Amino acid sequence: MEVSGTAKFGTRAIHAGQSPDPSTGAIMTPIYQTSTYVQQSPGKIIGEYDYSRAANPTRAALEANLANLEGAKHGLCFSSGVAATGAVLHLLSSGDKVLLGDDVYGGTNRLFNRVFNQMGIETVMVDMTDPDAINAAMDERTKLIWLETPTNPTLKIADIKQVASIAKQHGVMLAVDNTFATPFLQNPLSLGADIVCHSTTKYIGGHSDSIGGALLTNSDDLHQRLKFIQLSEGAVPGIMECFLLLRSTKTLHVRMERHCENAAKVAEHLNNHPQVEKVIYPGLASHPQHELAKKQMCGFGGMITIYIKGGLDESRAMLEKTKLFACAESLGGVESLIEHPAIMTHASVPADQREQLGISDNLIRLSVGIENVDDLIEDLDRALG
Ligand code: P1T
Repeated sequence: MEVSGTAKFGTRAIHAGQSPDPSTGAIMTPIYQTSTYVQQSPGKIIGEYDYSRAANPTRAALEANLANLEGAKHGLCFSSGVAATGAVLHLLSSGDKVLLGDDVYGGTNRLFNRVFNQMGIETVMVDMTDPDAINAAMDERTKLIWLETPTNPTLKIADIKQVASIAKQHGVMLAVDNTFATPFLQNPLSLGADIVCHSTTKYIGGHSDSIGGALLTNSDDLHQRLKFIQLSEGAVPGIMECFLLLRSTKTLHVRMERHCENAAKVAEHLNNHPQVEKVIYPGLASHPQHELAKKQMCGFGGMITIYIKGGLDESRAMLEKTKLFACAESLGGVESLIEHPAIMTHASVPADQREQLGISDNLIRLSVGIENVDDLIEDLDRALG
């Protein structure tokens, strides 16, 4: 369906990229569970499709939907968030250098520093909240800046506009992993980024039932090059996954509003809790980049990071005691999760880097779901008590 340029997020979330099926009128995009498409004669295809690794109608609807939500011209979907990240790295050549945000998902750190480094791509970790550090790390070999904001797990906020302007000055590409914020809260392309990446496994999927990734861009050239990589490497999502995601994006705005509302209340509560040393949440006035978050995002998200009083034993006790907050990796689902980054999601980050970033034994990450917030607070209080 053509959604008008003035349609608001909730309308676009439900309608963009989707129209009733021309053969039946089915209002929902069908699961085109097919690998191939019959041709009238060799090379003479019937519609737009010849093979589902190259393109598939269910995936095309999802790619158009996500592109619309990020305000992008083009969208491409991948089998996971790291597959999407890897596709961007495949734009580079041996000898190129990347500036990577110092605080990123552990799997992203591993991909840059332990897979692509073996192919001659050098990664320098930089605090993306510090423009001087970015400028200082830049040289003529630098081709890409990759950052997350808010970061995983310490929720630092980088000024996308500022980093984009540094990137432009140096003729360097800027890719922003927008997984934590989602397109509902922040649109990095409108702030000057060249590529947006999502792990659709998280808020976009929203129900902890699929793994996926996406790349969005306004550049025809980048889109063509990334599409070629998608086709050639074949890390495409399954069709059922695409259907599930199309179902999920229809409620993204509603879910995100509740995630933000619940997280704000939980953060406020924990901020006054005697067993909690420190709460990091971009919505708290005590967050170092609170003002920037207010300007750059239209909500503060559902992720909270806390330092509890004590060490590993106390953290372990808390993670074992929560009942509603399930101890599990991942985030962004309707159900609340709790995890220990040093042991779980960021275990692959070298210990010295973890220490430098403050990913210590008493740091705990919460993905606040959309359950009743009083029940969530009670659950945390019980576990902390
Ligand atoms: O798991 P996958 O879909 O491949 O996405 C990787 C990824 C990319 N970017 C960010 C910001 C992420 O948080 C992730 C995955 N993160 C977790 C599994 C986690 O618990 O933090």
